[in-house]
Amino acid sequence: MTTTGLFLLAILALGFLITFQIAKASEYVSVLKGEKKSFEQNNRINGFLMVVFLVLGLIGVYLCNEALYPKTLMVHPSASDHGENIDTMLKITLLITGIVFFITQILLFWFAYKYQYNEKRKAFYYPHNNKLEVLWTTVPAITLCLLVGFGLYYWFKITGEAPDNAMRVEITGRQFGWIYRYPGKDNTFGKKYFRMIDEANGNMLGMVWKDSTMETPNGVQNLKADATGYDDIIETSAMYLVKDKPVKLIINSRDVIHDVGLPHFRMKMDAVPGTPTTMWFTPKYTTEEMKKITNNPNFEYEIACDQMCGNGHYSMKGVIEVVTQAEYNEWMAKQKPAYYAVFPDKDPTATPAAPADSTAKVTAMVKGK
Ligand SMILES: [Cu+2]
Repeated sequence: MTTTGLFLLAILALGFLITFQIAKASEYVSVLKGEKKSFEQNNRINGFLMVVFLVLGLIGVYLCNEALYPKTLMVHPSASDHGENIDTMLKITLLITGIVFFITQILLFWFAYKYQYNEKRKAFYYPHNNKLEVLWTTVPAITLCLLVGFGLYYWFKITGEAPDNAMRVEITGRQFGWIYRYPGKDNTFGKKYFRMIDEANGNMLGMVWKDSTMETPNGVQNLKADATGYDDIIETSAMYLVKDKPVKLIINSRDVIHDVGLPHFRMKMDAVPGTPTTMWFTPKYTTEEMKKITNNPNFEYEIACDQMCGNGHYSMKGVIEVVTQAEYNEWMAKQKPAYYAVFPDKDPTATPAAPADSTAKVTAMVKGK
């Protein structure tokens, strides 16, 4: 523990001791002075402390905001179009709840002080008012309906159909990392089957690359190889997206529930084993542009797993590179379909003399992870 920590602890302990001693002393005083007088005095002190608590509390709210706001993501603009909608909703919600918070809290503590017990004053009996009841029921109800309505409208937009020109990327969570898949030249994702997952031989998604027969609890199953998967690109180092081009993420999980959390885009969606989920958005700034916006030369778009998924959860960080279309094309041209890494003899660009060494295959496949 640091010296400051010890110091703070000492102050807290002292504060506790002092409060305890004062409470004890006031008990003796009340015995000496008589019950009634001490009750009146306690009443005044408590009323005064209510106002002190209100003022100190509001100062605390202000100081916390000053200290912590720069650390939030709200300082920089959202990096996606949908994220801007989310930001607007958050600001409207904070504004409305903030106004209500200040009015109710100030009244609460101020009234506790102002209307403290007074011998000369008698409470005004006011049991019921229909108009007031209707007012304080309908106003919050309408406000909440509006907020929820906006939320639903954006939710359906984000999870709905992506535009026709959207690119599609599949992202699969596993303990503990992310696997990205692009559909390749034919723009079609090849079939996969979880029983085909064979990490040691480079098939980390279970692509149905060859005819297979396997025993399952439901009997023998025959799988036919799916040629549309031969050109699929599988990556683990980073997901490449294009600025201003909508992207539809098809989200999967290989084991437990993960969550694709994209804080800079203000988006997130659960990755559920066996049930693909989707969301789409349009990146607004390239990674390079974000470095300037955030004034951080090391800026990276992060994929953070937003679901506690096991003991390596903290390390489940993925990276998104947002680039221009030209840079994307250049990157894509360098990618080799994952199929060729497992079946090098099928690779038309490979040198025929290269021996099919199984260790080399696996090393090539798991590069970067
Ligand atoms: Cu996870």
